[in-house]
Amino acid sequence: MNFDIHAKDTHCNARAGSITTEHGLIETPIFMPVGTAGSVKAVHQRELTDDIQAHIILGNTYHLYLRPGLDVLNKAGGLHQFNSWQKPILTDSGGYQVYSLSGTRKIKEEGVTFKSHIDGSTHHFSPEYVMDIQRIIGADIIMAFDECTPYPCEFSYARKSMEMTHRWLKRCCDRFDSTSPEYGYSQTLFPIVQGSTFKDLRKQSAEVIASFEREGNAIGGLSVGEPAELMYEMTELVCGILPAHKPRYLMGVGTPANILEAIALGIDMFDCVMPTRNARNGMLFTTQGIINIKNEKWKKDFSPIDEMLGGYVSTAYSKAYLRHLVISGEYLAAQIASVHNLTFYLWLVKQARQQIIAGNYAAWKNKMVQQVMQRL
Ligand code: PRF
Repeated sequence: MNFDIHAKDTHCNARAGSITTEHGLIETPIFMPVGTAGSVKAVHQRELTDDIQAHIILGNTYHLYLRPGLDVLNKAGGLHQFNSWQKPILTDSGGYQVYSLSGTRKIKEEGVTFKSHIDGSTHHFSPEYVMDIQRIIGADIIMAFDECTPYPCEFSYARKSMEMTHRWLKRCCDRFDSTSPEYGYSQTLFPIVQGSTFKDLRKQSAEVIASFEREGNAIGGLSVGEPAELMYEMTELVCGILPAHKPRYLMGVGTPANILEAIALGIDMFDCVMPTRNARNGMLFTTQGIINIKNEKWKKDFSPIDEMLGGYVSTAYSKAYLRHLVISGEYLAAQIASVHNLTFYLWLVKQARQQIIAGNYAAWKNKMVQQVMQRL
């Protein structure tokens, strides 16, 4: 993996760059559509490349391990072969899903024992095993096994958890560095900063994570219910410590405003279920603001979903038609809304990139946050 920075904004810490992987180039800042179980919900791979222009998608170790399972993925030749996606893939480690999805779980120094949300069966993830699983899934970028603390969180718990995440990181690195890729192309491991919303813990964690000198770094434990200002404060602090010449990934973020603000703080990579999950509930992000398509207001609005965005679904279909599909419970509603929202998210980060290169990011960002977050 290679990271090149092409431009830096002079009024904030935003940067435009590119990550080179053996599955292709990722221009940053980038948003990664979430393809939890090897599919971005309701979206075709061809739509991802041609309409949405995604550079990279995200998969989840937890889900893929439970279903289809490692034997199937290995026999397929890895996730790229299995789901016919030839661009880069990043897999999250399960360090978040184990806590948010599985019912009962026991966290110990050795690892986490949890019950499957599918059939209740018992499983164990250790840092070493999570590396082995991600080798088999075959993602280009794999994530360290961490514990994402909830918000709010007691200082003593946050500190103990962070220290364990650091010890787990050492075990992740040892395993990763002593094993080889399964399918011929290289993989890289990103560690994750934790420390809840405590400045001293965040500082400590960022220093420890940076000292591992991996090719990129991630920030976890944010966007878990804390006020946005606190998330920005922690992100700014951590970005000041993580090396500037390596990509920074803010996990599970966020709204269009969150993304634009975090880009200004020096974040390069994002993922979030929001564009796809909210699409399935009829919430649309557009260049003009946020739409609840179920609203009566759109019943006879035959204008395109988003004329400014370009892109096939956003211009071909009207608000009234999409509203009809959503109200009727048609499958096509989820498809159109998901493709549209992802097209918007990828458009947003592309615009951000162009504004950084033009040297106008900070001013553009302030205007854009107002515009895209207003309720229509
Ligand atoms: N850790 C991991 N994945 C994550 C998070 C985390 O803290 C978050 C927090 N927003 C999202 N996804 N491994």
